[in-house]
Amino acid sequence: MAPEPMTRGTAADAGNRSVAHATMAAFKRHGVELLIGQNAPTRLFLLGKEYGIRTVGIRTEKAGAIMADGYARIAHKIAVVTSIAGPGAALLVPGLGEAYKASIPLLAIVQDMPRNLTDKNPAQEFDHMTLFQSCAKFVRRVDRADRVEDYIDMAVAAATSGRPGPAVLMMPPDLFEDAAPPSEARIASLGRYPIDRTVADPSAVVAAAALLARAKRPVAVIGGGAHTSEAYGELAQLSDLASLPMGTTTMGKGAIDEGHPLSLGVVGYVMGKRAASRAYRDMMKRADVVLLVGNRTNQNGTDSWTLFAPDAKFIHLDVDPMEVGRNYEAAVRLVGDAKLTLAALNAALGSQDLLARKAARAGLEAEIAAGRAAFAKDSADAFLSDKKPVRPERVMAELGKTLTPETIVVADASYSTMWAINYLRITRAGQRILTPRGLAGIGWGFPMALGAKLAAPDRPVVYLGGDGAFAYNWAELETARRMGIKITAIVLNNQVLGYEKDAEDIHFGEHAVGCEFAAVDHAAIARACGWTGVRVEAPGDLARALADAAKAAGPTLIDVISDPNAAPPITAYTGKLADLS
Ligand SMILES: Cc1ncc(C[n+]2csc(CCOP(=O)(O)OP(=O)(O)O)c2C)c(N)n1
Ligand SMILES: [Mg+2]
Repeated sequence: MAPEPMTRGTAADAGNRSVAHATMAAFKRHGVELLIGQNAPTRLFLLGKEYGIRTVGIRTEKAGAIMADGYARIAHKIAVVTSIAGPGAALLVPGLGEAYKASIPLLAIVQDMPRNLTDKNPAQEFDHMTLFQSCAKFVRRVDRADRVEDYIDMAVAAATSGRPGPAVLMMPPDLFEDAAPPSEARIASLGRYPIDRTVADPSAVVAAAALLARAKRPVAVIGGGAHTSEAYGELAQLSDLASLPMGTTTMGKGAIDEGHPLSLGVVGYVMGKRAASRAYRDMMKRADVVLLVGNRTNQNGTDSWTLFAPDAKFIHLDVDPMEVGRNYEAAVRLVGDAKLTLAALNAALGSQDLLARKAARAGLEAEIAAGRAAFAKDSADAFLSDKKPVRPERVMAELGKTLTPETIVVADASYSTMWAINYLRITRAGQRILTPRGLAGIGWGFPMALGAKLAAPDRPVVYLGGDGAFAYNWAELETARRMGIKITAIVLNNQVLGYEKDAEDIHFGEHAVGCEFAAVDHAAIARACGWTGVRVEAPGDLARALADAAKAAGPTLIDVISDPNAAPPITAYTGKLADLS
């Protein structure tokens, strides 16, 4: 990607400028396009126009942080989210927590106590330093005008370097009124990530190439780090060079073209009945060498660490050395950027004898094709189902027909993630289906979708979420309308906390009353906020509703009355729920 144009700020910087001016100039220099918040610190929001930084007024700070995350995932740049002290700061934590665990960079500016009131019990004072320790890479209070640029540069570099993540600066409001020191005319622009790409130890790269070339049944599982690094071309080349079947984790979905004959789709905990990758569980278990790329080997991505054989050998590539070998001792540790290191690995494979790998290719492709055919047969009933209430698989089938590689789908936590990763097919590496898998909090998806649309105003964005999830952030319907953020939202309205209900039924033989909701008309809520709201009860009406939403000038919410007993293909639930028997 082209570097940010270098800019030394605006005309205002030449004259008497305040710390607020210096702050905005520094944001601009780092390529920041969005200031998301509820007008605090006010001085910054008032300067938005002057610095060409769009100000996005949100209804809750929680949604603001998640919007900044969604923006960063698509734009590959940081946004700035802001809050007041105390309650506003506390509401940033859910969004920062997701971004921290999912390795997504953003910068939070928290308006702190005025310097002369600190520790006097001023209104809304709170221990922000402790509050943010768990969910940010870098947390500092800035209280000197002559250090503002230092701290902004440190915070942005912390966010966008190494394993990206959030950075937080606490800044007192009176600081913004101080005169800024003369501009140091800095030109570094660090807001596009990842900065400072590094390549793994060359001797480890050679060892990895040799191990892959000698492997009898190697597989690769690609995680979200491949998106951070945009290692798409290098992954495709590796798969072809080494005849290497590649699956992805949920966060890695989109890193590989799922039409490629060696693609296994999403592997992990969702490989049960009707799963797109059901047939490949055996291939995972048989693998003698496993290549992990940008993959933190977490519980879901490894089906509680049962996916691979105990004697498999692992080549583990990650930018964070602490992830390499965390759960599977690495035979080869590759610490570095995925794109650069895979390019080096591909080059190193040039010196290896790959005849055995080439010979294996036809058999592998046939096995994968047979798995796809079995899946098509197993899932046909659900995909074509005319049942009422609507089967989510039918919703995916109809939505799938409307997708282009440009469409961004944001699937909320809970079953929506699993419907989307299983049943929406990636047709171009780099296509994005975003899911909040850092913390897997329900409700994160809707603001994430709004942030994604702010990053890509010309691309269609579709939100998919459960009724339980959607209620967490539906206040932002008004934000979308006011800010002209045109997306399509699909709510799977099954009147239950579906995943929760099923988990309770399996583990306790019954579920608590809190799993079931009173009926809610989400289309009416959307209309009340200026959206087009459509209720769909019959599967045959889905196609028209989706087409109308795509054509509409403004945002549309489609409230799909869906089956409360439909369960996605979680391996552990297969055979234990009526729907997966
Ligand atoms: C913030 C948060 N609270 C609780 C949970 C636990 N949880 C996981 S799935 C789920 C049910 C979600 O229901 P809904 O959004 O309606 O989706 P459905 O499963 O019905 O499709 C719950 C409560 C969570 N993941 N995140
Ligand atoms: Mg639900």
